[in-house]
Amino acid sequence: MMKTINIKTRNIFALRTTAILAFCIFLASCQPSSSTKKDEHADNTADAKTVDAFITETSERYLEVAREINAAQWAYVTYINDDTAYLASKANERLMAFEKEVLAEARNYKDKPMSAPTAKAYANLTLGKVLLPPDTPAERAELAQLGTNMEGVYGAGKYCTPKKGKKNEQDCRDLNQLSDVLVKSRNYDELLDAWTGWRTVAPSYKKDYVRYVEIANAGARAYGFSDLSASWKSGYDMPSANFEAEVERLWTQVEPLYKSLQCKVRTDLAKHYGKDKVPLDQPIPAHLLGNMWSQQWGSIYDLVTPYPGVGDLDITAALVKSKKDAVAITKTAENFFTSLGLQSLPPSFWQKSMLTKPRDREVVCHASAWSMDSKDDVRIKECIEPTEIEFETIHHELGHIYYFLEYKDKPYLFQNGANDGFHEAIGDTIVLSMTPGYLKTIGLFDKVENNQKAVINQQMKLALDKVAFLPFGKIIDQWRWQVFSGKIKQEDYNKSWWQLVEEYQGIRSAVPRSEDDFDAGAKYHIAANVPYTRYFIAHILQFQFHKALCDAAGFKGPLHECSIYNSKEAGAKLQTLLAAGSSKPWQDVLEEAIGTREMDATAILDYFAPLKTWLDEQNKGQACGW
Ligand code: X8Z
Ligand code: ZN
Repeated sequence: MMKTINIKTRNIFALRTTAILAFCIFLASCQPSSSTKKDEHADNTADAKTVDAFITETSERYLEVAREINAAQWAYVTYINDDTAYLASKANERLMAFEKEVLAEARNYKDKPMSAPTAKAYANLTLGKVLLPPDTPAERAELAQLGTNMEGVYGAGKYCTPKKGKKNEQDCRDLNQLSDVLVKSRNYDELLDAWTGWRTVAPSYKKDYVRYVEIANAGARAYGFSDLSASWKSGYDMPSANFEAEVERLWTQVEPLYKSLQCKVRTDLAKHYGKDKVPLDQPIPAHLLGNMWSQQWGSIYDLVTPYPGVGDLDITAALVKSKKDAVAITKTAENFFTSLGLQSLPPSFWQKSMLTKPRDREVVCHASAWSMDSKDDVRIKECIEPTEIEFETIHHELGHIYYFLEYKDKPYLFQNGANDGFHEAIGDTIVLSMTPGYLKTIGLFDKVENNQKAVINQQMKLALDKVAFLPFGKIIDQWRWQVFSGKIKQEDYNKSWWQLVEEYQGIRSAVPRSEDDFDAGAKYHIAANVPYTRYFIAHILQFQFHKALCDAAGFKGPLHECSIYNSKEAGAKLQTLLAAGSSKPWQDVLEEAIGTREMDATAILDYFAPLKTWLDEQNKGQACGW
């Protein structure tokens, strides 16, 4: 399927973003670079209709179109086969034809005076689009098919090896099984086999991806953007260049914390695997970090525990012991949201969600949240297992669901996150409140320890996910922006990917890679064309949100001890933020919610201050860096 223009992204995680009215109406720099001469795409209906009428009508038309694309897309990713692929492609084609028509009409209103809400809706309609429709039906059909195909190949991807002792038979493992090896195995070669094994899938769609980029760029250019990345970057209520500078600024703030963590983890991995395998002055081998993409490292906590045996809260073991199935795990997550005063999930959520991996068909297991009808038909698709990772992921997904539910009464063009990072940050913010005290309250543990050593252990555990993620969250689009702009050519895809991984993450592949590999494509969001900077931003914002909600809850101690569980005051604040949707520039929403107009890493740095002190003490005498 292709990642549709708005819709798919919007459902899955909310995609379009916006541009500040004042900026974008009056500043040429923030406009797409299209000419101001009479537009060949424009039609003549502008005189007959006011811009307000156009926006109202468009919002209403989208509801219908969204319903159709969501149904087709949902059917496809929960049952991958030729027929659903065909239907998903066709629905995407229709969506693109619709958007072409609407965007052409929108051009008639570009320079008309607008009220602030109308201008914001107009910005939401025209900026920050994940995909823009190319001009010809043939290109749109091809783009839709390429997108559908890549997601399907990724979803059904398997690594097959000859079965031991059986000549003509094969053992095939899917992404979940291979990821499981990365999580559990501590055998260097076994890990490397799973890691390289998953990377045998992506090369089969590299050619498709190259073509996809070409046509998607043609679509973006038809609307005045230099390439698709310019469209993506136009959706943050500020000029694109400022947004890029913001990302750099935030990275500079957190880089020292990341480097301290990388250094300590490398030392500990060298103790386990040997300095020959993990040299102390080199990037870390990518397959040793407990995750297929080395993006979150929580699974190797056992190898890097600061104080073994102290305050050990093994959530996976507790979930298994409690015999909670996927529904019970989801209800535990729902219970957190209702404890804040938010509503229970509608009955249809429980009837229609896909919470476990079906045994009899191919699906895309990568978790996602959907608003099918822009009202109450909200659903999750996730292959839940009783593990800590899935437990956190279900909270992440419910964050999306509660966003959908809180803004469902807004016009369609305001039904989105204030920016896409907001949408990604909500569920994660809740996870920050899953303190030992909270886990005890809900009965997952009988007793929890609270002393300085236990705090450092907990901080390390969380940092392995939240801090380790930061450079990864940045580089995916660092790579993709340059692919879309043409700065990175297809013959350099893999080389440039590994340069970024090495430079920012301090990680390398343990085995040589070549341009026959397509290692960026081993990540879902590349195959599915989902922008990724949203997660980088979300990892900064969630700590800002956590701090503000803890303040609202009246919490006074250190942030890492705060849980907003049961706080109706925190819930009310959260609800206000969610209900605003994308009706205002994100800076306004942020200011109303937390009293500042800036994304800022101070909150995450403050949160991890105890760990940073400890890490720097531990790293003394080590030559950190790579
Ligand atoms: O894709 C996701 C969510 C769905 S929006 C499961 N995440 C990113 C990833 O898995 O790479 C959440 C964290 C980052
Ligand atoms: Zn998400």
